[in-house]
Amino acid sequence: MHQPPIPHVAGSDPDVAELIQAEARRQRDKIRLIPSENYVSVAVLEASGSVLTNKYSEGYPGRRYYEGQQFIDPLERIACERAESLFGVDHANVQPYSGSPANLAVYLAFASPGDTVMGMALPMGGHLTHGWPVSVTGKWFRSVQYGVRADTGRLDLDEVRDLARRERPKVIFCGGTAIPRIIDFPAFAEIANEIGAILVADIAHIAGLIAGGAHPSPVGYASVLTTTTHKTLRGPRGAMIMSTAEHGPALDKAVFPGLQGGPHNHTTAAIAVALREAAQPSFRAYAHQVVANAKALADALLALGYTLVSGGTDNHLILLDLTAQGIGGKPAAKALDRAGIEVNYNTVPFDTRKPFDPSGIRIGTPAITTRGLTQEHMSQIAAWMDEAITAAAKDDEEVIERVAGEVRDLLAGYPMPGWAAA
Ligand code: DSN
Repeated sequence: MHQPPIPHVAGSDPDVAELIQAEARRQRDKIRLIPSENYVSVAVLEASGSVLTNKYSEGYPGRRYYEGQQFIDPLERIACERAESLFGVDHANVQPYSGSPANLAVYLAFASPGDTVMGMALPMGGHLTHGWPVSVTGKWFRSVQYGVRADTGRLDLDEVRDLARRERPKVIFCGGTAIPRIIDFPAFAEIANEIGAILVADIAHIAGLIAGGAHPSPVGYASVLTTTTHKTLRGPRGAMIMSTAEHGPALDKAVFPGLQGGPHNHTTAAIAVALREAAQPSFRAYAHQVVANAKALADALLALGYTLVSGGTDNHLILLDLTAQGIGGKPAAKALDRAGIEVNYNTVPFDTRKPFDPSGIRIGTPAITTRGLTQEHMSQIAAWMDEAITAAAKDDEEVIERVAGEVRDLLAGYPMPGWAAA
C-alpha cells in the first residue's frame, strides 16, 4: 500500500484513493527509465503532504505580506541555506513552482521582450524554455539556437562561439533535457564572458549528479543556476534558482512579485528534506551508481547493435536512435511500457520524423538506481528492451507479456520508497 498510508482519502474519496494506489503499484511493477523521474523518500513524501499546504507566505523570510510566518520563515531559510551549502553558491531561491517558471524568472531578471537570448534547440537536446519557438521564451525574445554536430552528436562549441559573437545574446542557457555528455561549463563561461552575456546553467537533469560529485559543477563559471528538484536530486516537484550574491536581489524580485504569488510551503519543506538527504555520503554513492548504471546499460545496448546519440553516455541519460531497428520511438515506447519498461519517445538530433512520432527513445537510470539495481542488472534490462522492441516490430504480444512478468519478478526483490507491503 501507499506509504505514508492514505486511509482518509480511502474513506472519503475511494475513487481518488484507488487511483493513487494503482499508480503506486504501477511504479512498483515497472522498470522506470524516464531520466527525469525518480522515487522520493518517504520523508520527502510526508513533508509534501503536510499542513504547510494551508499557508500563504507571499514575500521572503522576514518580509512577508501575510501574518503567521513564525515557522515558515525558518523553514524557507533552512531550505535556502541547505541549497547554498550543498551546491557552494552565495544565494538560493527555493520558491519557483517548477523548472519552466524558474527559467522564466531568469529572463525577467536579465532581459526585456525583443532582446536576443540563446539556448540549445529542443530537438538537439535543449529545453522548451531555452528559446524554442513554440515557448513564450521563443515568442517574446529574439532567440538564437545552437545544436550538436551531425557527425558526433556532441555539442558544437565552435557553433556556440560563432553564434554568440555574431548575435550577442544578453543571456546564454547551457544544459537541457537530452544531453548524454558532460557539459563543458568553463568553455561556455569563456564564450559568455567574451560578449558580456549572463551564463545560466540549467542543471535540472544533473543537479543530483553535481551534488553527489558525479558531474562537474557550473559554480564559478555560470553566475546563475536553475534546477528542478525532482530529477536526479530526488526531491519533490519544485525548482530552485541559485546565483552569485550580485544577482540574488534581481532574481528574487523576478520570482516574487515578478512572476509568482505565494510559495508552496509544503514543497519548500520537502525540498529542505531532500537537500539534507543529498548532503549525506550515501547520496554521493547513489550519484556515482546512477552514472555507472547508465554506462553499463549503454554498453549493453551498443553490444546489441543499438545506435546511441553521441555513442554512449557520461551521465544518467541515454538517447537511442531506433532508425536502424525500423521502428519509430512512439510504437517502441508503447511496446516497452506494455513489457513493464517505462521510457519516453524523443526526437534525436536532425530527426526526419515529427516530435509526436520521432525516431528515438530517451532513457536513464536515476529511478532504477534508487530502487537498488546495479551494473549487474543492466545487460538483462538491455536484453528485455531488445526483446520488446523486436517483438513490437513483429506484433508479438506474447513476448511482451512474458517480459512484463519477468520484470515484475525482478523488481519484487527491490522495494520502492513510497510503498509498504500491506
Ligand atoms: N520534462 C522534463 C524532462 O523530462 O526532461 C524537462 O522539463
